Amino acid sequence: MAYETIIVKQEGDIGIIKFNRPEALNAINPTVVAEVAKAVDLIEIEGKCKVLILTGEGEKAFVAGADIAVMAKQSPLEGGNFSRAGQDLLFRIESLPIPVIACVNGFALGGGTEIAMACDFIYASTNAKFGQPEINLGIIPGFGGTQRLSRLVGRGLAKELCMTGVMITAEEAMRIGLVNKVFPLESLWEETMKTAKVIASKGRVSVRAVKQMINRGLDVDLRSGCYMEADAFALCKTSTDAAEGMNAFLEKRKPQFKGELS
Ligand code: CO8
Repeated sequence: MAYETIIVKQEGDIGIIKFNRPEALNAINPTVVAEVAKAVDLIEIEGKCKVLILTGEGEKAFVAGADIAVMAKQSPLEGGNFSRAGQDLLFRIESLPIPVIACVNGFALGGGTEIAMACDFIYASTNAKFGQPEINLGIIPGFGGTQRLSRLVGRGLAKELCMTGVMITAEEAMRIGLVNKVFPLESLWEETMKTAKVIASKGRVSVRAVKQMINRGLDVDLRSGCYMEADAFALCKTSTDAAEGMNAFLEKRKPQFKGELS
């Protein structure tokens, strides 16, 4: 499948989607949203990837936000539709049955921070910058930023970031819990791949259950979340991986997970 604004690749069982508009710091327009949605659909349907990594082409930007030149020309209705299409895409990424890692290699502003927050976790390079600068344009975040940022870093910090529009460094983003790890740009990709491969070596069914339980659990009370967890635990026991994992431990060997239901 040929894409105009993204590069889609597969290395082993790791899928890679690269935002590829370096001339505009990988800013997102409606074509980018549609192409990423298509790529994500294909990755799920084909079922060949165990982990997906999102990153940006070039050494300067992950995604510098929604395309301001496009937004400037949009009517309120078109703006609302663009916002909703972006939100739908991010819900789609959140509900993918495989983990998605944001490999943030530079500016992740506005829609860029929003995309990264919809991934399961974020690794960033030391030169990366995060922020919700929409306030400087007379608008607000529109791809879920006001909602996910407050859930991730708390309401005070989320309000400060969205109301001031300031950019924060990767180190600061890690301090407030937005980013998991920070690496020099030269080693970011290798470190991200290393973690992706560790996760890909685990059982597909249990990795999926972890993702779903943590994502869904955050939307419900603790008791309901734990109830769901017990059901997901039972589902994992129907996977051949559960028997393999425990037998391998008892037999003092490395497990060979197949991701199959028995
Ligand atoms: N949109 C369009 N073009 C962009 C964007 C963008 N978001 N960001 C950068 N570019 C373009 C620049 O215009 C420039 O193009 P050209 O070379 O043709 O002049 C090129 O990329 C390089 O950028 P700069 O020369 O500005 O590079 P600097 O290193 O000087 O600055 C910055 C880098 C700080 C990242 C700067 O480019 C910047 O501030 N960019 C805008 C960041 C921003 O405000 N992002 C938020 C956008 S709003 C948003 O994301 C809302 C999401 C929800 C939308 C809801 C639907 C309506």
